Amino acid sequence: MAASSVFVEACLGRSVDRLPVWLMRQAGRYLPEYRELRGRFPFLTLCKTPSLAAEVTLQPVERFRMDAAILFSDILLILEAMGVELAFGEKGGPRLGSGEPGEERVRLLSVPDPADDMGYVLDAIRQIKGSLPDGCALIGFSGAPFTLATYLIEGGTSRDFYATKAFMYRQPSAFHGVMEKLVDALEPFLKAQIAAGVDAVQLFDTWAMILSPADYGKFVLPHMQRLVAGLKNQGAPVLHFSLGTSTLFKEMVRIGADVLSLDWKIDMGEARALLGPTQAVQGNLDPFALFQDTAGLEASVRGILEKGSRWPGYIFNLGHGVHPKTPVEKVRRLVEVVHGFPVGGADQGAQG
Ligand code: 1CP
Repeated sequence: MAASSVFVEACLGRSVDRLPVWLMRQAGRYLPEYRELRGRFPFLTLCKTPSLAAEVTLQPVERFRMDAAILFSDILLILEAMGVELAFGEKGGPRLGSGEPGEERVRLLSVPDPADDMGYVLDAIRQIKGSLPDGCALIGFSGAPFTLATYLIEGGTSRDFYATKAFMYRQPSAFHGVMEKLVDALEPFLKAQIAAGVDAVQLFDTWAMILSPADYGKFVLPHMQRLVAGLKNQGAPVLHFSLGTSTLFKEMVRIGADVLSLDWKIDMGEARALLGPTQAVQGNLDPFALFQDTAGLEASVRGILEKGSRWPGYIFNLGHGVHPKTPVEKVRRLVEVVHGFPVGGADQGAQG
C-alpha cells in the first residue's frame, strides 16, 4: 500500500531496496492503446469521464510496471472550474477565454469547490485506487500558481510571455492578487485529491524558467511557500516540477517541497552535491535519449542512476515529458534497467 511503496519512501528521503521510476507524460500518444482511445474521444472527454481517465492512467503502469501512476488530467482544467473558458484545438494548443485581454480574464476568477466543480477528478482517483497494481503509488497534481497565471494572462501558450511579464511589472499588487487567488483554489483542490486517495502530489511549474532569481523570489516563492505549507501533514509528499531552473536552486529549496525535479541540462552528480544529501530529487534523462540504440540508452540511464542514487531520496524520471514519437520498447528497457540497478551506492543505507 501507499506508505510502503518505494516511490513514497524515496520521496520522503528514506532508503529503499530498489530505485523507483516513473516518467512524466507516461500516459500519452507514444502508447498505441492511448492513441486508440484518443481516436474515439476528444482530450477533454478523456479527462472528464472518470472511467476513461482511470483507464488511460493505468495503461503505462500495466504495460511497464512503473512505481507510480500519474492521474490523467490537465493542469488547465482548474482554470475552467474558476470560471474561464477552456478549449483544446486539434492543433495550436490550449486556448483560455475568448480573446479578451488577460486583465479582464483574471477578474473572472472565482474559487471553485473541488467536490462540486472538479468531482470528475476525485471520482477518477477513487476508481484508479481500486485497480492499481500492488506497490504502485498514485500521483495527483496541479499546475503551480505561476504557470497557471501565464496561461490565464496570455490566453494560451506563449513564446516571450510578454503579457505575463508586462502585467507582473506594471501591476505588481494585482499580479500578487492573481497568485493568491490561485493558491486559494489549488490548496483545497490538492487536499481533496489527497482525501480521495492520491499518495503524493506534484506541482507543475513549467514556465518558472522565464524568471530571474530576484523576480522568482519576489513574485512566486512566497505563494509557493504558502501552498506547500498548507499541504504539509496531509500524509502525501509534495513534488515540485520545473525545468531550466538550476539557476534558481537557492530559491527553490525554500519552497519546502519534499522532492525537486531536475532537467537534463545539469549533471545529476553536480545537482545532488549542490542540493545536499537530505533533498530528494527526481530526474533527469533527456527525453530524446530514448531515441538512441538500446546500448546507448542503457549507458545513459546507468550514468544517471550511479550519480542519483549516491544518497537516499532519488527517483528516476525524465527531465520533461515522454515525446509522442518515443519507441515503446525503449520505455520498457528503461524501466527494466532502473529496476535491475543495485542500490547501495556509497552512502545509501546510512540513513536507514
Ligand atoms: O492531444 C492530446 O491527446 C492531448 C495532449 C495532452 C495530454 C496527454 C495535453 C494537452 N495534456 C495532457 C495530459 C497531461 N498534462 C498530464 C497527465 C498525463 C501524464 O503526465 O502522463 C499532465 C501531468 C499534464 C500537465 C501539463 N499540461 C503541463 C505541465 C507539464 C509539462 O508538460 O510541462 C502543461 C504545461 C500542460 C498544458 C498543456 N496541456 C496540453 C498541452 C499540449 C499543453 C502544453 C501547451 C503549451 O505548450 O503551452
